[in-house]
Amino acid sequence: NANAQLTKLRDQFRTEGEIVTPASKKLTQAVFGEPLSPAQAVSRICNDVRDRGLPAVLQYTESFDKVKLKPDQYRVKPAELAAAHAAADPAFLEVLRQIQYNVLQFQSGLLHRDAEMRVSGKHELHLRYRPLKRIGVYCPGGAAAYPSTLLMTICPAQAAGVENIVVCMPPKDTGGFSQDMLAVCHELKITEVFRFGGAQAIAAMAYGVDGLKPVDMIVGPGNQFVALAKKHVFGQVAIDCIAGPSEVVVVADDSAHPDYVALDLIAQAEHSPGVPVLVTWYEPLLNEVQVALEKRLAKLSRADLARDSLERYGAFVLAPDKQGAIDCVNALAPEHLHIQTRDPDAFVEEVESAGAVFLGPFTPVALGDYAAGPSHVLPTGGTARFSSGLTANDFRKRTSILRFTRNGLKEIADDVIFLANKEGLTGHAASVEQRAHDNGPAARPK
Ligand code: HSO
Ligand code: ZN
Repeated sequence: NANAQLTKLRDQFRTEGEIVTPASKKLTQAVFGEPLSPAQAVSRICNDVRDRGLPAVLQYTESFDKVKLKPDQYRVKPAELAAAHAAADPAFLEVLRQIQYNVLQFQSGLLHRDAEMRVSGKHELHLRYRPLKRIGVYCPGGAAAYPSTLLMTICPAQAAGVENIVVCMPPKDTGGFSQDMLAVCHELKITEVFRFGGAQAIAAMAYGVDGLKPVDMIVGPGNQFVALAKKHVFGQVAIDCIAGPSEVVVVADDSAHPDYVALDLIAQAEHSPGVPVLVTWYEPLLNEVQVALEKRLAKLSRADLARDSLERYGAFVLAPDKQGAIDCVNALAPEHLHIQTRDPDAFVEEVESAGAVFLGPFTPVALGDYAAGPSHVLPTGGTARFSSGLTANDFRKRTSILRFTRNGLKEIADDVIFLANKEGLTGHAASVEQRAHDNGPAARPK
């Protein structure tokens, strides 16, 4: 029963932050002198960074990341960014540029246009969009320091016209990843890069610290501490979403190639953790995919991680029929939905909630993860029921702009006066009434 299993995982993810787990105890006992839940720890870290600023960030960096940053080290120097870029593989930079182009094309094309309405010349209404001034991008460190994360967050923001973009990454230097990440930042013309990670990085961006001005919005994936910190600072700043483990639901019928289905499940499972779910109403496929999985896993570099995800979070669902599969997908509201059926267009028509849908055998999810144009920052954990993937529009705010003529005001005045009086707000009523009955000049009497 995939539904129950997924619900369990999702609930576990949501509630885990609130309880003292062995892992959180180990982490917090030494730093705070008592065992705390991740949520309690995050709230202390955020408040401390808000109150004490940079010294608090540096202190938590030392405690959690085991790195003692000197005052001239926490911000990556322009020369370091340039050097990483100069040393980068030209083929890597070429790929970055191509993907950047794809993402910018799509993200610029989907920007909402300003709206304007005039009601018989007496009353104008506009809706105007302006980009946020300054945003922060969080990127995880370690093995999950992905260049694609930078592309899929920064390019939509740049398409929206955001001028000021800050990037925070944990200070650990794991293999070649960091240099590659710095090269991407330089390629995307990002000049403010900080070696801050975890909750302290989120708080530093939200509240600002010495040398880092506060941002208006924070986006990007991260571990549980990062997710909880984004939740904590929401309201002070905007956030993209609270990201949970990445998921795919592959829906397949008797026309699907079992090898392809297995490949797509593995591509999801190698995220650690990733949630790979197969839904079909063609029973033989279950066994065929299982066989294909074994064959493929044998050749995979991250086979251990993929096996772990498949065993712990994976699910094979046999739906009674196509309608049963549709119902299952809608109940799950998956982050990624890959439809490998005879008629994907007909199937997707019935889908109510999904972060991104991939149609047909030649559209693996990895195309969306890396290059197609939509951001791979997508709603997880069933939140596709009410939210959507990151787009350039999320980096803009709306302002409504109104203007009435004297006649327009007269026409609407009675309704406003009636309702204002009903609310006991006679000052509101008077501000309309006076003007409605005043036929003299509108400007200041000379
Ligand atoms: N599937 C992940 C994104 C990603 N995949 C990054 C590879 N690199 C969440 O949508
Ligand atoms: Zn992925």
